[in-house]
Amino acid sequence: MKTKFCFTLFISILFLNTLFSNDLKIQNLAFDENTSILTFDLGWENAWRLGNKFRDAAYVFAKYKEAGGQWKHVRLSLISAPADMETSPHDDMGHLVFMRFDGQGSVKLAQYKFLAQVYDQNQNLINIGQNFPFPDFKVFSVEMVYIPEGPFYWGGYASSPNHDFFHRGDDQHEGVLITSESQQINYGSGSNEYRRENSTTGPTILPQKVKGYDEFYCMKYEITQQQYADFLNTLTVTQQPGGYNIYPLVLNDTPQFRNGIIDLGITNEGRYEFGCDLNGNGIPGEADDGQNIACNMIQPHRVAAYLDWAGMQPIGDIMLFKICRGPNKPVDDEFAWGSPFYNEVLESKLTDIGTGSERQLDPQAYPFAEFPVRAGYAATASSNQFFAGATYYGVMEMSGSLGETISYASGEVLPGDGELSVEGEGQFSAIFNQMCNPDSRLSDISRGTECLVQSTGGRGIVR
Ligand SMILES: [Ca+2]
Ligand SMILES: [Ca+2]
Ligand SMILES: [Ca+2]
Repeated sequence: MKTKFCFTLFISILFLNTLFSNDLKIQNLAFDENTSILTFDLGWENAWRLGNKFRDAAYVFAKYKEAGGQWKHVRLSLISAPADMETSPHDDMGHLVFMRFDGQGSVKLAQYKFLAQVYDQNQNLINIGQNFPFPDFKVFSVEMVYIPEGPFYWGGYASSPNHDFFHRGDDQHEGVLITSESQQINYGSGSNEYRRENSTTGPTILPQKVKGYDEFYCMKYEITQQQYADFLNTLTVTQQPGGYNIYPLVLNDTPQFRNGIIDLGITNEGRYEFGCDLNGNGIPGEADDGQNIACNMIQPHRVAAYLDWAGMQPIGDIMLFKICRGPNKPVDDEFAWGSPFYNEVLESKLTDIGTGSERQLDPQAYPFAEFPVRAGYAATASSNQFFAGATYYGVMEMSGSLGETISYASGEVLPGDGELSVEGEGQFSAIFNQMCNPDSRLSDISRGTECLVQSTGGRGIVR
């Protein structure tokens, strides 16, 4: 059997200190043309599982490219996974991988095998191996947090400055109890109805709108600068932002607002190559080049494009509350950690700037950074939910770092299909920035009016 080895790809790179960093690794990528089997090793740090309700996961997906062609989404079917890991397919767009047993710590690098296929013109799955000679592959993985099936409260009170929020019809300090995915919620003053503070009328919340009652997975961190550069590197030259500025997202020739994504020039394949160069010396991928800092300067439509490309979808405005507070009752003016309190994080109080161990010198409870920080910067071995700035289920930086992109679509939202428009746009609309600054609490519907472009970014879900 002939085995063709392709390049090895490291998704998260170069850490001075591997402790408490979000250093998910993919290594030893190989492809067998005869069997069309894609093989790689996957592992990450700071994984957890506690029973069937609390766990993190890695969402794995792949792209392939024929010689001289464009990158396209691979349809994956599982062949084998390590015995101590469980997997769950996301249709054939990708797979979720998580610990089989209770525990906390590192998921050691171990081997996975997937059958790599693609749809032909008749919508039949065919093997990439026998049909496309000499394909290249890239495997991507994104850390996720499991949000289990269950009831939760939608809405709650927000005092300032926008003073606009959704709440239970008969009490502005309560939320509407969500008890099924297909719940219809009418506008009104009843205890099972909803109201919007700054409005006397509102649309019926339709049964087909995604509520988030059923289980789903939310990205553990905001999209990082390395993840966004990896995404840009699979686009066509028409879809890319290359050729204008050295640091294309900030439209400048030096890094700005902690964004260090650099245009490295056009390759012999005719597309631009991007990397991370926060220290601004023109050499990408160094230890302090900000690979794991949240990617700002991406407006909602760019976050939407990333999510579509990855087979994900945006966070819905109702499920947002479940991601943050879990089954708990609403708290007036709460942040994502379930409390109205916060402590401002100062850039001058960060250490190991731009590296995989960037963190606060003096950790505080309820840390709110009003600028992009390293994904998971506040979590340590001893930090609880409040010192880590985490939500009930362990999602990081929902409040703080960048704003979140939230979908207010009124109907059903389907997952991304991995393909973008010719211009590079995604399939999602009605997305707004929210929670961009300490004035914008969980329940506040700012809808991006107060978001500065340097605070735009976001994340998505898999369901
Ligand atoms: Ca550099
Ligand atoms: Ca955030
Ligand atoms: Ca699409």
